[in-house]
Amino acid sequence: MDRFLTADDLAKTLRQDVHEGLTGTPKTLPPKWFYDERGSALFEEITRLEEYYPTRREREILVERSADVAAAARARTLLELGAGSGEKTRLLLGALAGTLRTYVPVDVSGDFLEEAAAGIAADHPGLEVRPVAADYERHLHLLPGGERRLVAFLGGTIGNMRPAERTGFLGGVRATMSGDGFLLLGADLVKDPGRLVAAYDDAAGVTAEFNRNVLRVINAELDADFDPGAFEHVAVWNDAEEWIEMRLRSTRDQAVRVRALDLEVRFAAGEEMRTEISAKFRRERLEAELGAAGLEVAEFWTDAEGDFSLTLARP
Ligand code: AVJ
Repeated sequence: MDRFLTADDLAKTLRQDVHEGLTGTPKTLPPKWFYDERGSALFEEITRLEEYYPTRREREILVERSADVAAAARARTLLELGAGSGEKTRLLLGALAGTLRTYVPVDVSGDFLEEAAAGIAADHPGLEVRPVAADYERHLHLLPGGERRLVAFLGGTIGNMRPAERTGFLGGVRATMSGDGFLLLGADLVKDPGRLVAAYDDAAGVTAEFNRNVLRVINAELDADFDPGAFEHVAVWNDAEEWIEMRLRSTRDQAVRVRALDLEVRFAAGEEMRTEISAKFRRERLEAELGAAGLEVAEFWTDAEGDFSLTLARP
């Protein structure tokens, strides 16, 4: 496995992120730190919730359109950014079987990747599986390139980026693409705010536990003493920005110590700390942002309800 990101790099980045986020006003924490083992399991649970439609909708589009993706891209290499549970990957790999030689799953968490990669390699004899531990916002230029490469960025994770970050990311993807490359991008769409909020504030409270998990991660990694029970889950639709915001609201005045950073942080009762944005898109916006990055939309698909989108773009 190629590692452009070691456990050391990750630890350093976590320290920087937490220091910056907890000393800023308002306080924030980046969503990438939700996903330790427990957080990843909670996210898997979220994807099975009635209220959380994106995973099901994207799968529906892939079932319907993977053959079209394969016919257009005729990919030799599939590079998957933020390789997830593998189910969507399997759909793509199945459709691409005629042309595909190499599969490159990319994720920040190397251990999880190696396991997933071994499973896929076992099911696809003849396919070269080359997992890479990397941060796709920083290491795009280091990832395997080559002719007829399809870059897949699924799940709607692009929604975690702010507009300026998206510009940088899409431009970076474009810069690594040869003329015959394609990008397959999954993005959640703007819809009734009631449904959006429900998707991020489910009745069973799984998303609330997922949100609070970032505090447990910081406790474990940075020797902090957050009391997750003293923070409430909040999900709000920001209509001006067209994104969902998840926050953690302090239920009381409290001080938290982060020993590894030699930091004491005070929270007022009712103070909210933003832990995630999940932007929702309209077709025109996606086309404009891809266009600004030098990418042209070849296909734009949605599920039957028009909830989620899959865009196939090329230079
Ligand atoms: C994995 C980033 C696509 O934004 O919908 C799910 C994460 N957060 N529930 C999303 C998430 C709360 C998810 N992504």
